[in-house]
Amino acid sequence: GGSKSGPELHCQLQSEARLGTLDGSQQPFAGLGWSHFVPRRPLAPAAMGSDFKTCAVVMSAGAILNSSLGEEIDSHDAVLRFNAAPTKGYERDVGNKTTIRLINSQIMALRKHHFNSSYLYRNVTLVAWDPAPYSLNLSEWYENPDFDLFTSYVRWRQDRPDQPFYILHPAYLWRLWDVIQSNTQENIQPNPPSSGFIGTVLMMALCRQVHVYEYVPSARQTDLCHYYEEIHDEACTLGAYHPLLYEKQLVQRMNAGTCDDLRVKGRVTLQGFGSDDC
Ligand code: NCC
Repeated sequence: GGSKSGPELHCQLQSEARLGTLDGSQQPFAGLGWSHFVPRRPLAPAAMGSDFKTCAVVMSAGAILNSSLGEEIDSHDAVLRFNAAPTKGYERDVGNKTTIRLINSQIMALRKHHFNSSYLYRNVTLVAWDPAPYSLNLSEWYENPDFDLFTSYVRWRQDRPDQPFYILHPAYLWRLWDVIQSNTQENIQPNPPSSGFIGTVLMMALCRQVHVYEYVPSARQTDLCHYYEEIHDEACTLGAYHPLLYEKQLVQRMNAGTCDDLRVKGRVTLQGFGSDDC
């Protein structure tokens, strides 16, 4: 049903969707020696050398243009950005600090993204995901990912062993999907949540407080898909492949910020996990 309160939802997410990354303990990754290959420290603030009190999640939506939110975004302890979303040239509206970049497997597999040479993927913690089948057969997934992220991952880890770079465990994505479906009346599409939802919940696991920008649209809502390219498509904001509308409804239900922050800044405020009494 769709009637859980914000705090109830928050607790459900915390208990049912534990953050997990590939750690090399399961096949086929165990047999490939991945336990020595993935970062030694788990994906947590300590791996990035600090404690995150406040975090910002910056959606790539066109509506963030002309927001002048850059300075506010950069004032957070950690900032998460998505895929190929740039900061150069857009500092006034989106800031320039990037702590974590969450990327889907297309970024690592498609030439047009220049994963190996672009500045976007350097000097940050990288977190990648790929939509494995719901059945969660990791060997099948390894043989046949949606986009081949494994080849790039192995090469990158060899070339840059000191850069924290994680692949999300597919079970994490599907537990998030389960929480969305269990709080939605309709049957949602059987595709993983968007990077936006994954990144938001990921930051709830790492931070005491999370500000999410232009996910639930502000008064600047527009059909401009991304702030960094001239593509107009309402589906970017409302959803097609991803259950975007339903994700956004859940996040809005957990919002602890004011209506004004939402309307003017497109800003949702979420408490991190562990700071509440579930
Ligand atoms: O567009 P994308 O997402 O990179 O955006 C990141 C997250 O921001 C939120 N968003 C974006 C635009 C918008 N108008 N409103 C929003 O709320 C969404 O939550 C979104 O997840 C993805 O989720 O990984 C996605 O990636 C792109 C694309 O693969 C990458 O940008 C790389 O080019 C997908 N587009 C296509 O495959 C054509 C998109 O569907 C989802």
